[in-house]
Amino acid sequence: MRLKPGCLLQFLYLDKIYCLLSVRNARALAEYFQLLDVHKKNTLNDLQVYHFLHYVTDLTKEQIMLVFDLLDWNATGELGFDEFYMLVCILMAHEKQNHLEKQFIYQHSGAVFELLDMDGGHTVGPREFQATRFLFNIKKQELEKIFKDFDVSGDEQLNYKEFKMFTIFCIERQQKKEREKKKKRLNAEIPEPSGPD
Ligand SMILES: [Ca+2]
Ligand SMILES: [Ca+2]
Repeated sequence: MRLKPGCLLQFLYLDKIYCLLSVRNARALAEYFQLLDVHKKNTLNDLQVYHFLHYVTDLTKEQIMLVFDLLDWNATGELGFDEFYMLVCILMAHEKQNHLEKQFIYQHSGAVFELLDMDGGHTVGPREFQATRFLFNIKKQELEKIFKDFDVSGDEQLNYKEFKMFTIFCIERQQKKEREKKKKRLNAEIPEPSGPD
């Protein structure tokens, strides 16, 4: 999934640690929400969310409808600003230059777990993960490994504890990658020692 260039979301800034918007940006988003809310109900229906997501992302219609259903967990047929805000933060975490999907999952593990648990059974199974992995840029091969490594109880489902372990692992792996990148950069900056003097 990608954001389309030039859309409003590309001008907002997502905090790299907490994966939330600044107060000023959240206020701008609230005004944007009000503009979309043409019926003045403080909610957006599926059609409004469809047009919004179609305009700012390259998600397919099926993906958009799935995202809407995931966020509309109490099946009212409408999303409030809280859900819209979460949706925007997920979209922004996904941006290439941000690359914060895993950080988002880690920081908001409870909300993400509820989002992925499509049937409300308090566990996330391979089918649920597979259907939603585009939201957090989780690759197919990665998925199999997640279940192999973190389904400690062996029931082919991740409960919240197992899911939380997965999020911690993701963050540690990312931090390790960043440390290695930094080391490489530093090594490149240090000039090669010249011959014996
Ligand atoms: Ca489930
Ligand atoms: Ca399990």
